[in-house]
Amino acid sequence: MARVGVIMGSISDWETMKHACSILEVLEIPYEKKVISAHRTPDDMFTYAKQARDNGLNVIIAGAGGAAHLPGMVAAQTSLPVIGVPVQSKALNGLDSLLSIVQMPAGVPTATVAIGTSGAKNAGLLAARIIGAFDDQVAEKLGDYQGKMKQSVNEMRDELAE
Ligand code: RP5
Repeated sequence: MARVGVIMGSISDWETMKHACSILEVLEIPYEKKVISAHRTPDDMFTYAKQARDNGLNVIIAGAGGAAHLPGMVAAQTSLPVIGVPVQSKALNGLDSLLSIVQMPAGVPTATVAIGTSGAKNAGLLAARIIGAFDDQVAEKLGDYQGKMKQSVNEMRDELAE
């Protein structure tokens, strides 16, 4: 059963959001992925958010670009943690997406990561850390991931020293 719901406003967001899914796969966390648009399919968004907890999800990752209302509107309809990924938009390079997601009113927290690929990867990792706070197996996988990052930096140092 999926523990993380990865949703996005359009299939055009997938190039970004696939990086969140890759991280979840590496960490062996079951997830589901869906296109749900805040503006084009608002009823589907409300249904998804309202049923997310009963459907077994622990965390929702929501990516959107431009007038990026999906993460905040989902957060308004659930008590699960929601992580918003600002997708890099063509017109304003994602600054519009970032500000649309991050400037939430008090009372409706929406964690916001960086614009684009780095943000999507970090959304996957942040979801894993939230789950890992209560799940030793996921925490162990995160430890392995961090160990590999450390090892890659050590290899960079060796390369520079050659
Ligand atoms: C947003 O509008 C989506 O999240 C996407 O980033 C943006 C553009 O969507 P498309 O016109 O490419 O479908 O709702």
